[in-house]
Formats: sequence, structure tokens, C-alpha cells
Amino acid sequence: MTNRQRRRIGLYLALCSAFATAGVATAQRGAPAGAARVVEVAAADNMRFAPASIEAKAGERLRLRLKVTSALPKAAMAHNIVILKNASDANMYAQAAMLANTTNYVPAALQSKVIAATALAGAGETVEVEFVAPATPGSYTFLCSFPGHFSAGMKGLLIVK
Ligand SMILES: [Cu+2]
Repeated sequence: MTNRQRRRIGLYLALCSAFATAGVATAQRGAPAGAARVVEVAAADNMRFAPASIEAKAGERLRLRLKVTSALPKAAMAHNIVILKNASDANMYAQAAMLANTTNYVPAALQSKVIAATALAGAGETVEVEFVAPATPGSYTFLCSFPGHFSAGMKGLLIVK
């Protein structure tokens, strides 16, 4: 290898790492620094979220933690939290979710409608998801997409101020 070739390879590697660093910076832009604020939500066999409303500042980083208690097996009673960008999508989303049993009732085709979603949790399980609250103040609907739960009233509001 000549010195010239070595220099070229060196330059190439330097550029690669510069682009990689720029990529990371872009992905984190707009997200506030520091640890996420933990918000705990409980769900049980009554198919209600407690609390059913969560307040957040615009752009705040949150870690949403869902704790499930149940006397039933997970196949019969499980919960998640799916926060939607538009409240008007809630019925459509819940209906599509019923058919999405292979993806834990979170339809892959509707990912663009979702701000954040936890995994599905059964009796004794805790799941969490970290996300950044929308920059636009308003009320964002969240729901449980386990079949039948939204129509039974399992929903809540993320209120962004
Ligand atoms: Cu549920």
C-alpha cells in the first residue's frame, strides 16, 4: 500500500465517522436533554387506566410505565397504551387492532398514526415506553388496543400544555 492509498483510506474513514456522528445528532435533535419523567399508569380487570389523564409539557421526555394486575390469564386479559396523534383515529385504530393479533394488537400499517405504544402486559407484568410529548399543545387520546377494551371505555388523555 502506498502512502497515498493510506491517506485516502484515512480520509474515507474520517468522513464515515463524521457522517455517523451527524446522523446521531440529527436523530436526537428536538429531544430535551436529561432523564425522562416517569409516569405510572395502572390497569386491572375493570378495563380502566388509573390515572386516565396525564399532563405533560410540550416536548417533554416521558417514560410511561404500565402496571397490570389481573386474575385472568394474559390471553384473556392484557393491556397496552397506544397514544394517537389524532383523536379522530381512535375508533378506526381500535377496529384495525382487533385483527392485528400477530403483532400484539398494534397494527403495523397504522404506525404513522401513533405517538408511542407499549408492549402488551398481562397479570403481574409491567411494560414501559419512552417518548417525547408532542410540541403542539392539545389533548391526545390514548387507548388500550386489546380487543374490546377501547369500546368498553379503556382510554385516556395525554394533555400537553
Ligand atoms: Cu386493555
